[in-house]
Amino acid sequence: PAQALAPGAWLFPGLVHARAPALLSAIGEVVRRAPLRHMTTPGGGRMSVGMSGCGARVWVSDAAGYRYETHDPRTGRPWPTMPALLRDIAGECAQKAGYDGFVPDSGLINRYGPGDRMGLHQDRDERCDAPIVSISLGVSAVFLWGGVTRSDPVRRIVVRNGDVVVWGGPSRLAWHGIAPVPQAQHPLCGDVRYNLTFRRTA
Ligand code: MD5
Ligand code: FE
Repeated sequence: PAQALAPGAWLFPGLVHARAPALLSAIGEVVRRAPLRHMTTPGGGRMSVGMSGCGARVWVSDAAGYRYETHDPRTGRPWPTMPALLRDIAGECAQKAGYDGFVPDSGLINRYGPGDRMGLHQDRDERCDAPIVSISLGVSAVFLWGGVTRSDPVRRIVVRNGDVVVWGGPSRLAWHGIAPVPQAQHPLCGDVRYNLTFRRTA
């Protein structure tokens, strides 16, 4: 059963649970060609989350700022093509939330080890108001969800292996983050949490 988190935002507990092994092998295929790396923030920090991605454009961060790039700055090659399995599952998840015809052009892979976190931020580098589909795999984490204003109270939502969240409409620009991932074990992922986010960037 879907849980409405806010207007336009839906949590589907366990929606892709049965397909977690297939999703993880698709991740393996992508990171073999575009290795996970720790990006640098414009302020000079190093992100604790390991990142890679696939599709026409992937989000990158370095001293020059945040943006979408068609090529992997680490290898100089175009990002790996998005595996059909990922594209199809993302479209299916968006449809369940009432967003028909969602075809992502970007699949970001975030890898969290024990203690890794993502501070509160908004996703506003996409030149498009399409929804974002987010899939959690492996170790459970606490998703921090503020409102559309920085000072709004922050809700804590546990996201587990196979959970899907679709963010659209008025929720698309909400402040959000991930609390430090606990030291824990998951049978498929060891001590790691993966998050896949599917977007339309242009
Ligand atoms: C994660 N990733 O678990 C999260 C899940 C990122 C990021 O935040 O930018 O890579 S995506 C959650 C999300 C996306 C867009 C809007 C909202 C949440 N929201 O309005 O709360 O690694
Ligand atoms: Fe985000």
